[in-house]
Amino acid sequence: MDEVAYDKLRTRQWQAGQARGFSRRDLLRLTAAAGAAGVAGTLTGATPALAADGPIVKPLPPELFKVFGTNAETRWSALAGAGYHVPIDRFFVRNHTSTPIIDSAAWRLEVFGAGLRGGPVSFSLRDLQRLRAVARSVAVECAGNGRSYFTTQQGQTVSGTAWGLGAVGVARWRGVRLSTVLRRAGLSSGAVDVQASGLDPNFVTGGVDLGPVRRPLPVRKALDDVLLAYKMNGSPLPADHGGPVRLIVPSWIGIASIKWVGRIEVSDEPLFSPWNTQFYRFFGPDFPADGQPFDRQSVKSAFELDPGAVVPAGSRVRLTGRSWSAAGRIKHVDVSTDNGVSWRRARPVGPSIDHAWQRWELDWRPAAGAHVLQARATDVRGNTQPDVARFNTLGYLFDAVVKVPVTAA
Ligand SMILES: Nc1nc2c(c(=O)[nH]1)N[C@H]1C(S)=C(S)[C@@H](COP(=O)(O)O)O[C@H]1N2
Ligand SMILES: [Mo]
Repeated sequence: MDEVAYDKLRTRQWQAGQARGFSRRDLLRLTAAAGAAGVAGTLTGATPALAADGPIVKPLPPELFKVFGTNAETRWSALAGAGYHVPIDRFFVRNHTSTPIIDSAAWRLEVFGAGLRGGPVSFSLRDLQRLRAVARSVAVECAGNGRSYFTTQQGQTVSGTAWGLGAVGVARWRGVRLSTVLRRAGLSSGAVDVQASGLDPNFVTGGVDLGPVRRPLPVRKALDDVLLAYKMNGSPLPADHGGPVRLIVPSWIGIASIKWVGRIEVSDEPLFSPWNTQFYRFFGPDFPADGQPFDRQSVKSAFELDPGAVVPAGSRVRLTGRSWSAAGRIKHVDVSTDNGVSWRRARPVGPSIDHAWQRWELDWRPAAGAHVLQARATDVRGNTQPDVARFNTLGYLFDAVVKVPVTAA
C-alpha cells in the first residue's frame, strides 16, 4: 500500500470536484461559516476528571489518566511494569463526543454502496463471530499524540487537544478481517473506497453538524490488514473503545480505526469526509493552501515515567520505555540522560512486533540534581526521530525526540 501515491491521487480528484461525501466547495462554505475563529477549536488544557455520567464510561483515576474534556491520555508512569499490552483500565480514550452505550444483541452492521454487486447486507455480532477470527497486537495512536510539545519544546502555536505522549496504546485485538466481511457482502471489482461510520453522536463544531465520525480507506488497505474487532485483551470490546465492534487499521492514524461501527459504505468513486479534508491534514506555511493529507503514524519513544518525576540519587535507576513506528519494527533506541550530550543504546525487552511496539530498558546512576532524559528510536527502514518535528497548524505527527525533565534526590 503506497499511501503517498494514494493521497496524491485523491487530492487531485478532490480538487477536480470528483468527490462525494465532502467536496472542496463544502469545506470552503463551512470554513466561511465558522469565521475567523476557525473550526478546529483551540488548545485545551487538562480538566478535572468528569463524573461517571460524562463522555467516558470507565473510571479515570488521576494516577492512570490525564483528562482533557471528552478525552483521556494514559500516564506513562502507569505503563511501568504493565506488560506488553496496555490494560483496558489505563488505555487512552479519544472521543469526538461521548461513548454511546450500544446493546450488542440488537446491534447490526449494515454494508452498502455502489461498490457492492448487490443490495445492502446486514450482519449481527453473532454473524461476525461465526466468521474466521484473527487476533493481532496492534498500536492505536492519535495523530495528535505529543501535540503539546510543538508548544513547550518548539514554541509553536497549534490547535487541538494538548496531549503529552499518552495518546497511544497497544492491545490484543480479536475480530474478523474486514476483507472477509466485504467479500461476504459481495464486493465488486469496481469498488474504490470503504468508509465506516460511528454510532456515536454526530460531531458538531463551530455550529456546524459534520455528521457521524467517519473516514474513508482505499479498498486496497481495507482488504489488506484491517480488522473489525470485537475483543480487546481477551474481553468483549469495552464501550469506550468502540464496543461492540470497531475498526483496527494497523499503522494508520487513530482516526482511521472507527469505533462503534454501524455502517460501512463501499463506493465505486472516491469518498471524502471532514476527517480527511478538514482535520487530519497538514496545514501551515510548509504545505499547499488546501493542506496535505496523510494516513500513517510516525516514529516515537516514551519513558515509563511522568515529566518531573523524582528518582533516587546515587543509586541504580532502571529506566524503562517503549518505542514504536508505523513503518516497521524498531531496530534500536538510543537514550541520553545528560540532555543530549552523550547517548547509550537501550536494551530491548520482550518482543518487537510490527505495527505494535518495542519495550526497552537502561540502567543509570544519577547524581543529585536536575536531569533531562531523551530517547531516539530508529526503525528497520532507517526512519529515526528528528530533533525538531515538522510544524503544522493542527499539531499532527509530533515525532521529535522529547526532553523529559526529572530530578534525582
Ligand atoms: N466513532 C468514532 N470513532 C473514533 C473516534 C470517535 O470519536 N468516534 N475517535 C478516533 C480517534 S481520533 C482515535 S485516536 C481513536 C482512539 O481510540 P481509543 O479511544 O480506543 O483509544 O478512535 C478513533 N475512532
Ligand atoms: Mo485521534
